[in-house]
Amino acid sequence: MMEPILEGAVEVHSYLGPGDERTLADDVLDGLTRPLKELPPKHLYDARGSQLFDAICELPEYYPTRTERLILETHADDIVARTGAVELVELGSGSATKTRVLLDAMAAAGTLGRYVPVDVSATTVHSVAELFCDEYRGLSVYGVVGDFERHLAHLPPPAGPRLVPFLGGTIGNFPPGSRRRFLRGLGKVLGSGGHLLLGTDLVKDPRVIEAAYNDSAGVTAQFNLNLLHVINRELGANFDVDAFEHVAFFDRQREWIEMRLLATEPQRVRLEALDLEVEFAAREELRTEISAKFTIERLRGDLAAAGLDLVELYTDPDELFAVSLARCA
Ligand code: AVJ
Repeated sequence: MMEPILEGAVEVHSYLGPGDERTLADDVLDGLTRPLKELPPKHLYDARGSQLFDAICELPEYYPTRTERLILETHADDIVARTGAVELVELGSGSATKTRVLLDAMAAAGTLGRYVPVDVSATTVHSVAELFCDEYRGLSVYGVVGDFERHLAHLPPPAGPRLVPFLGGTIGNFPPGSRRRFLRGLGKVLGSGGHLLLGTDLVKDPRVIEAAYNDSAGVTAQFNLNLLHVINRELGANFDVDAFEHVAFFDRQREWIEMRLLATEPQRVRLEALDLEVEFAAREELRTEISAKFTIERLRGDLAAAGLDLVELYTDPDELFAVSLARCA
């Protein structure tokens, strides 16, 4: 394994190796050569995609981000008191504002000991590590550069009761089977006495959900279409981005949002890096994301199937979003 980089109380370990860069090519080859074309949502987040996502979070129609933040602000002290958390493990460390709410509550309770950011971007890990090290006196930071879907085994043993937030509703991106598998993996890193803090969007009036993914400013459409720019740039492809339209709808049976890109006319796309040509028929769609919405029963069921007990569920007055606390059964 790579040498730890020591910066005072900050320690960063990297677990990414050669071959970790190949996922876009693999996913595109896999996803575009199937009868129902599909790509995993993680490739939406290049630099521009991340900016567009930040803009989505500020949109009037997009309620999840501000609702979750409100829930956390309201209940952070209770969460810290109930869990006795001394250590915060952050999976995908993009969300510094939400993290701060929890770290502040831990600091106020006098229990803040260690912060463990996990992210695929070494730059992100180093910058949040330094930021929080400066901001919180006496905090020690153990950074992990790696993919939280593959490198959780490399987390250090808990330094005390551990809190593992997985916020934003990102768990909704996993289809049901892998969702439970992922949750089971999270259960293993909690250790005895640790808690998972899970953010999930809730099932509600489909019009409210659909509006959040079809905003009037068209930012979500830009975010979705940006995926084709990513593929054009990274894989030398020639998608005619203007010949695709953003589609998002709530699947009432499966209780999830689907985002798709619809080809408005037939086209043949060449992907230089894969030496591949892909045909799109007129009106053919490419699925780019599912985002599951939960009922309390489904949440409890998924947690139970992963060996976790729901201990507390915090929500907002309109029951738009939930933040739940779970521990190993
Ligand atoms: C980051 C996965 C929680 O599903 O609401 C926002 C991503 N996609 N608008 C979500 C997203 C379209 C977001 N998650």
